[in-house]
Amino acid sequence: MNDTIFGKIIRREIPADIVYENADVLAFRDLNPQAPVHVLFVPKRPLATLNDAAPGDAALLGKLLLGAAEYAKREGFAEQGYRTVINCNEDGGQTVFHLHVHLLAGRRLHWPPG
Ligand code: IU
Repeated sequence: MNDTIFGKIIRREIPADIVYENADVLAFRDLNPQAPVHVLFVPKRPLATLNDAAPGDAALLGKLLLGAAEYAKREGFAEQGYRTVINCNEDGGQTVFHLHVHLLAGRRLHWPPG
């Protein structure tokens, strides 16, 4: 896949407000937050979209969600609630083609999303 701005953040070539990291996952605050908490969980090994995930990526996909839940518990909003979202391709609203999980929290979220 082509490199993206998220690859540059992972390699520390450009700054970001990094809030969580483990061996496989990096998370940083979204520059255009849609909620009081809006953090992006990205795999250090890039996949462009969810469509590019193979069976061998199952553990990596799980680590993204587990990272989001761990962060929510650590920051104290897990019980109040939050939302995780993966946008895929044009109609899904994806704009950065390095797979990422949005974590949104800190306000009552609407359903269905727009
Ligand atoms: P999307 O699901 O691909 O649309 O999400 C991309 C997100 O990346 C979006 O919420 C942007 O605000 C965010 N973002 C960012 O945080 N920093 C950047 O430099 C760029 C996009 I480009």
